[in-house]
Amino acid sequence: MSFQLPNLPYSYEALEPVISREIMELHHKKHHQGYVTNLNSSLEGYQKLQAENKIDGMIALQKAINFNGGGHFNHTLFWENLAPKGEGGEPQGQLLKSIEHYFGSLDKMIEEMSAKTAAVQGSGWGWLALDPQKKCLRVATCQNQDPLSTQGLIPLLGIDVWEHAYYLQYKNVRPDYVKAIWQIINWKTVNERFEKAHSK
Ligand code: MN3
Repeated sequence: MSFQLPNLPYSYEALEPVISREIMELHHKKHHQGYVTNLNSSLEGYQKLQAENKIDGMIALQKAINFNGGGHFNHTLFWENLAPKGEGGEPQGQLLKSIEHYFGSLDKMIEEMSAKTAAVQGSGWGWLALDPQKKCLRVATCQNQDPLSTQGLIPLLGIDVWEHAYYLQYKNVRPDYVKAIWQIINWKTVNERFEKAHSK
């Protein structure tokens, strides 16, 4: 068993001018590939240690598995929830109704998610999430590469606010990147994730 870097559903320059080709290429080929490579080698090491009953070594490897596994998982979701300008559609049906119910309007949801995402301290992610127990929508943030499942939430839409996601283009002005990214959200993917999670 080994994990693979997924192909992007668009070309590296397809998200310009919001995200430059240079950022996309490095982010996918270097950063995401790094998580995949390190996840696979950590899992391989873990299996060897397990075969040798070396529990201390297994425990020591768990941080690397969490970090690189979360990195692979989060980035796979992120590529899919972006689309070239004009191709991502709009929130629809039950998703739109839920956004309006829990946030007041789409604009208010975008405002709240942008503010909380831009305010993540250090590296992390902002998410629009579904709480599977209460079936309600909420905005959540995660540190580093922790996946949302660590908070018991289902991810619908993620924004990567690690500096590698924007620094080459937006420098230190993270709020400008977060504001611009709404032009390239793939709401078709978000609609699908919502339908799937909500009907469970
Ligand atoms: Mn990233």
